[in-house]
Amino acid sequence: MSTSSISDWFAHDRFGMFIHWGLYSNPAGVWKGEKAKHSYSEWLQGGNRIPREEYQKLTEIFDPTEFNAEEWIGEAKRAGMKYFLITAKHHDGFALWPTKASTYNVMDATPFGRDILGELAEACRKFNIKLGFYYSHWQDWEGTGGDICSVHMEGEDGEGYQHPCQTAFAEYWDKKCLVQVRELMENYSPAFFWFDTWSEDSYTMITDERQNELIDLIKEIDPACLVNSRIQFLKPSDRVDFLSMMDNSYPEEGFDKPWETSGTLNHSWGYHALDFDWKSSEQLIQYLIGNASLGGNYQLNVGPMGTGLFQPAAIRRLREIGAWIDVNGESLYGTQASPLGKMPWGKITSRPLENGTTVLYLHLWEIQPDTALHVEGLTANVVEAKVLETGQSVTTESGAQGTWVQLPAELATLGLPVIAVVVERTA
Ligand code: JFZ
Repeated sequence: MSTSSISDWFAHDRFGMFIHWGLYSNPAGVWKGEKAKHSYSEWLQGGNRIPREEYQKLTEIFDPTEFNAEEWIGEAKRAGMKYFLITAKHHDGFALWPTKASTYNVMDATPFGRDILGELAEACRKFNIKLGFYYSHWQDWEGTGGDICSVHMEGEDGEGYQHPCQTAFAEYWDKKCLVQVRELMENYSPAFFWFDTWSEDSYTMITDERQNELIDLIKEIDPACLVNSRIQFLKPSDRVDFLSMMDNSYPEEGFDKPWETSGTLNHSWGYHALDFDWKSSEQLIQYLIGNASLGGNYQLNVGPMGTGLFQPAAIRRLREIGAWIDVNGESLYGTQASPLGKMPWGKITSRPLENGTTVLYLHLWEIQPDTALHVEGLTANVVEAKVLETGQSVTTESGAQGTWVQLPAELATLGLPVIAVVVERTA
């Protein structure tokens, strides 16, 4: 088929776990007895404009004694996820590994004193899960020259927060950002990086030159390490390997490059004790399949608690998704976008087979069992059709307007059923 590319594994794998975890996971969206101003718990420092020395004292209580890397990665594996992405350093500037660039890290500054990324990297190898790092290259609120957010931090009560001058940012860039990204590459050999800018003013600091410098650094150490488009929101380089959508946003059309949506289980990315806005497992599976039907990935976020454990509501959803994928995963991994366009009743993924047939996976969302379903535009000869989960055969009838699929009454009990239809490929 098409020529191979370093991002093939990424597009094939379709589903990954995103983790937001850090000093903010202890206050968990509550500061001095009140709900934090920003609804994302990882934005505590910026949203509440907490003086740096005060925020940084959170290191003293960062002691997640129940953290177990194999439990996390095992949970990702059971959910059907093929890769794992964690906030190595979020906007607050705190590092989850023993970096030499700053003592503001888990080893030097907390009672926990363990290399979290090292333990996770080892568990990923053991479970055959690919590893990626979120690294906040633009925002860094440690106070060493990284940028701060105009909307949330500048102003009278900004407690000393102000945009760094170019000289200060250059110092941060050379002595912290580039040093840390090199460390992450050399110590943990990640399969990809997820950088984060989201507004036009990031371009003042993340110039074309800096964007290239960062990509060069990564690619010189490992040309196969992937980089996402949010490295520069405004003008991502042609060298980025995959596109990141806006948070929780699901496009209507696919793209030429591999792409992904990162989404949350509830509202906040980091653990938030007052966030009860959980999505249903069914909704989450629909996001996953909706993206797959357009050739895209889904990165579902978990915000572990300060103890190191996942919340029960998160675990339940991960396991329900995993149970669905256990019986329907053939319709997900390694599939392609639907060749037929949009359907009013659900989504289609497809897989061309070597023998000249193509399998179309009909994901039935809005259907009435015991009626005939119209697959508009499907005029190819049907070789076989069956319900993926149960193996039940399904009868079809093709005509000039498409194919009619007789939906068995038993579909009613399945929940997001998939029908695999094998058709002859017409060249
Ligand atoms: C960023 C972070 O600020 C946030 O804390 C979280 O890590 C998230 C995954 O990424 O937030 C964004 C980034 C981009 C947009 C919105 C929020 N956007 O493009 O709309």
